[in-house]
Parts: sequence; C-alpha cells; structure tokens
Amino acid sequence: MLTPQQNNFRDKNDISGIWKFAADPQKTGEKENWNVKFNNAIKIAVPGSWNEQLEAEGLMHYVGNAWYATDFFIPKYFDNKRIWIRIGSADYYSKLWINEKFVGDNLGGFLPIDFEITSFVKTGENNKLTLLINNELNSDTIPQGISSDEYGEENRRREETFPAARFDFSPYGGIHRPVYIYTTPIQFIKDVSVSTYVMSSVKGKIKLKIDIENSSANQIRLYITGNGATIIKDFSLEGSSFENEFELNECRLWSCDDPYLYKLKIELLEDENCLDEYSLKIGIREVKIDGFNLLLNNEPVFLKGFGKHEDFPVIGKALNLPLLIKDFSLMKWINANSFRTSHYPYAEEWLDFADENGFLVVNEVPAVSLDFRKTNEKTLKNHKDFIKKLIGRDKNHPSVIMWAPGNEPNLVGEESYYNGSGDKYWKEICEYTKQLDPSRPVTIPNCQRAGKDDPVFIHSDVVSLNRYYGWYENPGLLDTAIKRFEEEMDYIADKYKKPIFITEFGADTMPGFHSISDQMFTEEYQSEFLKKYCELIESKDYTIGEHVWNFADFKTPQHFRRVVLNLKGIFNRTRDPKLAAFTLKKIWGK
Ligand code: BDP
Repeated sequence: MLTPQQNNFRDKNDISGIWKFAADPQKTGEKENWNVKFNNAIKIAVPGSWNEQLEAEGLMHYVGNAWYATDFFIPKYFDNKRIWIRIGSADYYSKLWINEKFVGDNLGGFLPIDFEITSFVKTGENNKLTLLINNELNSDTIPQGISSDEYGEENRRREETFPAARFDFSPYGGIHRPVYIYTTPIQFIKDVSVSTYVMSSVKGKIKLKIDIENSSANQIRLYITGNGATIIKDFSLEGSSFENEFELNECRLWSCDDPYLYKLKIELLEDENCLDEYSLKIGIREVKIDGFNLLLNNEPVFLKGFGKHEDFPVIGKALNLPLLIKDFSLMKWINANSFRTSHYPYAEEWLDFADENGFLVVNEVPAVSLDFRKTNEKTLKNHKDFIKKLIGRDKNHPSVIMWAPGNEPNLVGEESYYNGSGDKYWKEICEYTKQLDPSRPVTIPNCQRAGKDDPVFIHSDVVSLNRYYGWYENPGLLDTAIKRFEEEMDYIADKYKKPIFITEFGADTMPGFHSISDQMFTEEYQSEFLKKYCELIESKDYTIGEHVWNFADFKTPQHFRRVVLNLKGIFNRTRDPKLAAFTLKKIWGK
C-alpha cells in the first residue's frame, strides 16, 4: 500500500500515544483470550521499544510475547470509504484483532503493516485494537535468530550474547513507528512506481506505473509541478494498470548540491469525475555504475558518511523526530553526503528528509550475518518477501541509490558456503532484487571473516567491504593494519574489476580516554585509525566511498567485548562528538 496521506479523497489519523501493555512470557494470552481483555495491564508509549521504557518492570532484555491495546474513534464521515490501518513497524512478528476479531498477522519487522479493517470497525464510535507482538527470531526469519542452546551445540559459548542474537544491535521489541487509521475511496490508486533517467543536464525522463484497485475509471491525469511551471498530462486508462514514460525538458535535476523535488499529483477519473488523488515528491536523477565509478547524473560521486542505527536512550528503536533532525544536521556539519540504513530499513521519514536534503542512501534488508548452515527454503522465501516489501515502500525515493539485500553473510566462516550454496543463494537474491528494480545497483557488504573470495562479489554491482584491521585483527598496530588492508583491496579490485565501497571501518572509543601512543579505546586511536583508513581509501581510483562505523554509539546485546554499547560511534549515544568527529569534518571538508 502507498504511504497514507490526507487530501480531498483520503484521510489519516495518527492513533499513536499511550497504550495498554502486558508482557506474556508464558504465552498464555491467546488461550486466555487476551484479545478480549488482559489483566494487569500497564502503560506504554507507542512508538517506543518496550526495553528501556519498562526496565523497572523487568523488560530491559525481554524477548517473547507482549500485548498492546488501545481504543480509537472512527468518525461517521468515514462511511462509504475503505478503512485501513498502518502499523509503521512491529518487531518482529505480530497479530492484530479489531473489536476482538482476528484481522491478520505479519512476519517481519522494520516495515509497515497494512490491513483493510472496513468490515471490522463501526463508524461514529470507539473501536478496540489489540496487537500481539513477538520479538523472537529463528533460522527461517530475516534477520536470523539463534538461541543460547544453539551457541552451546555449536561449541561457541564465548560468542554467546544475552539476549542471544546473531547481530550486534539490541533486539528491541515493540511498535517502533506511528500507527495510522486511514482511508481510501472505494476505487483508488493502489500503487505508484516512478523511475527517472537523465538524458542531459537539462532533460530528464520519467517512467511511471500506476496500479488501480477496483476501478471503473477511464482516465489518468498527471500534474507535474516544478521549476516554475505545472505540466498537465491526460491519458486514457483501460484496466487496472497504467504505464507510460515521457521526457521533461528544461528539467532541474536532483543532486546532492541541489536536491530539487518536483511534485507529482495523480488523479484517477471516470468521465471527468475525480475518484481519487495521490501526490508524491519526485527527484529526477539517475544512478549508474561505469567501470570503477559510481555516477549520479553521469558525474562520479564519492560517498562520505556512516553506517547508522535507529537507537537512542529510553525510546530504543522508535522513530524520534528531534533526533532525526539532529542526526541530519550533524551529518551536514561533518560534511557527510550519505549513509547506509544498517542493518534494516529505517522509518520513511529518514528517506523523506534525505530526499529533501540531498543525502544518498544505501537501503538495507535485515539479512544480517546469515548462517548458511541454517539457511533454508523458508529463509530464502522470507528474504525475498522482505526485498519485495522494501522496494515496494522505498522505490520512489531519489535519495535511495543502492539496495543492500544483506550484510556480512557467513560471519561464522563456514567452509561449505564456498562450495556453491552461497553462490546459488546470492545469485537468486541479487537477480530478484534487480528484477524488481533494474534502476539501482545492488551490493552486499562482506566481512573480513568471509574473506576476499566471497560469492557476494560476483553478484554485486559494487563490492562492499567491512574491515577492522587495527581492531579485531592487528589490534593497536595501525601501520600493519593499513598494509594488510591495502593488499586485500588491491587483490579484490583486480580480481572482480568492480567499484569498491568501504561500508564499515571503525574503532570502539571511550570518550575521555587519551594516550600519546597507539592505544585502543582512546580518542586519539580512533581519530588516527579513521584518518589512515580514509587516506588509503581515497588514494585508490577504484573506490567509490567510505562509510565509517558508526555514526553514534549504540546499544548491543550483552557480551564481554561490549561495555553496554558498541562504542565505535563518532558521536556518543546522546550525540556529543568524540575527537574523531573533528578529524572527519576536516577530511570530508576538503
Ligand atoms: C560488523 C557488523 C556490525 C558490527 C560491527 C562491529 O556489520 O553490525 O556492529 O562489525 O563489530 O561486523 O562493531
């Protein structure tokens, strides 16, 4: 479904706020009909992770079932409309009841969940919503999960975290983005896909696909407003799908320096009578790979920025608009032009802001650290479903320049991964991604342990590397680290002849720790580490960018190598700069 919006034909009410909540560690709620009523309810803010909000109630590290409930009013004037709910994200599995009746379930966090609830609600009255959320993961899910027992069976006790996770970020649970009740007309515009191409510095091309639900409409009218004019285009419509492409002369392109957005308004008409409208902002730009270059509008671009996380004290992974503003302003301050949504899709507001402010985004699917001993047909299916939903949501954002359908596969360094299983899997995933969106390159960041012959390189358009020489290997030995890194990059560039993007490099740093010699965890070490990495990366013609790990310190599962947080942030968790922030600002300001 398209992002809900308010206009002459559509309505949208935000029903986020303070809701009722109950943890259900014994998983008795469904048997005991908690969809009708649950006892011992406490209050929770939506959006917001349950973990830090409800720490005093024992939920800091809670993984399991939890119930949410709220009432919401549906006005009378929603009669004769189709009524929908959008839960911005619920991590990771959820089941919805409206007025005690089961509506549907959803597997997969980080992306919106839409259900039509027209037949479940009463207009002019209060209605009741109940949502069950479970934040457990397993081998079939994206991301994959692991249990404490599995760590034992695999003889990897020293790698075990609590909560047990396959990734290095907190497996927060809860509703993490706003919840909307919205309407569409009976006949409505169901989906819009826009891809843009650049013919010259003043001429663009727009390819448009519109899907319509339930329609007797026979006409589509477009209003393209921008650059001082409104162009109106009329097309006749047959059936439920419409495709067209047209050129835009005297076009103002979208770029980092001039992130110009046109407004595209679509009207669905039946004999001149408008049935529905939908508007979106579009940027005319084109992304291409040419030899060792990444081209934006046929000009090479070098990516400077970060891998990030959605993470902040108390709210956990929830959307926090003041934080969004602060993070973008810090990224501008430090002269960054891009970021990666490591390791999952972020709230759409991040992409809207990137569109408006000329940031380039590498948009990632949460297939983080897939373990190929455990990956199966269900994992593959869930993975593909995820890619489809992500592209469905984010395809029209000019800021999104690349898809990352995964990150660091085979972190466990399993040999069988190289005997065909990795190759087969990534071939299918990358081809599927490109089939859904041929207009953007794909990349899968590779980890040091998976090595320099990772099958992801063959199927990626851009070779992305996460490297930690000088940290996990060669600790404290920066010169050795840089030498090893250079040898490896040269080998990979020569072998695969593809542009190389360093998607992660960084060092944990405790603000206030200092040293005059190379000493891990000090502010000087992080600063020097990043300076040397940047110098090397920028000296190579085959590189297209450097993303420091991480923008800010973030919460991780408990492990002896993490002091509550992953401390590789350039800013601390509350966004105060470490010394390295000033170093990067200088390097990227050149
Ligand atoms: C990489 C992962 C990232 C971790 C980082 C680290 O992609 O999620 O947080 O290493 O160890 O392997 O800091």
